[in-house]
Amino acid sequence: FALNVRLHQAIQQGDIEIYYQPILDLSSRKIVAAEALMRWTDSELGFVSPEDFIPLAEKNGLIHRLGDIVLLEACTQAAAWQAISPVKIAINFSSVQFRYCEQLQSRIVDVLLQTGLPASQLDMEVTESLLIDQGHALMKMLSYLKQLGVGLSIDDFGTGYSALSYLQRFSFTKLKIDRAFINNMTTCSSDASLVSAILAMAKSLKLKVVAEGIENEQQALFLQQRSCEYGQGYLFSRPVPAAEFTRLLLREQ
Ligand code: G
Ligand code: G
Ligand code: NA
Repeated sequence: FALNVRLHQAIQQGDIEIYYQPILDLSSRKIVAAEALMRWTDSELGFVSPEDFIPLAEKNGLIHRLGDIVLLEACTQAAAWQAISPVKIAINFSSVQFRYCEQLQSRIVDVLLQTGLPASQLDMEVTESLLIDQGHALMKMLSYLKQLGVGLSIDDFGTGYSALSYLQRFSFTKLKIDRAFINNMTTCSSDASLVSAILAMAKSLKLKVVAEGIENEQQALFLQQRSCEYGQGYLFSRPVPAAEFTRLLLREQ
């Protein structure tokens, strides 16, 4: 209950911050995108992980407010970054946000118009749980956004339980391999096989792949040798505040 109240206050006081983690092209090692990640430091509770407050927000409905904060702020920021480099912005969407599909769709379109961010520069990251009850409204919304040029990534791939057939039905543009597999890939042969199999499958489905949680050069090379296009992880950078991300972009120019 206390966390509930604090989260409400945090939203009202503007205490929810957005951090950005670079996503790199593994062969050129240049930044191609930023993943927006929520951060909350409470004056009493200290740092509260999104793994704790997002599930809570999904229960009490605050996820819609939080989602809106991230959408507007991250798109505004990404629009400004276009003057330095054509980076995309990857934004996480909770399945709960899609319960009001029409509202979410018009909000996304409004934010793109308002910020001037080209639709092609927005990637929506969703998890497999979205695909469990795939209604007509959801399919309609996703195909509308796709037609505008918005990207659709399947996040934490390999950790869910859905059938693989949804990969085609939903016309994803990217697949993100969960960092649990990347972690042990160079030391555990079954994880190595799994990652290789995911990469091969993604290629045949014409999906680009982002490997999450790359922490050392050995992992980056393993992925590069298997034609994984993109990577993200502490090897390159932790999630950083917007000003720090701007410096990372400027350093590359
Ligand atoms: O940044 P960190 O690894 O602590 O994030 C933990 C979890 O919280 C991740 O699964 C991440 O996807 C989720 N998360 C972080 N920011 C957002 C956000 O803006 N929206 C949603 N829906 N999830 C987020
Ligand atoms: O589930 P999702 O992919 O949205 O989670 C992203 C989270 O993963 C972020 O909260 C980020 O802090 C974390 N993360 C990003 N890179 C690494 C990494 O190299 N190692 C570990 N352990 N976590 C990472
Ligand atoms: Na994500």
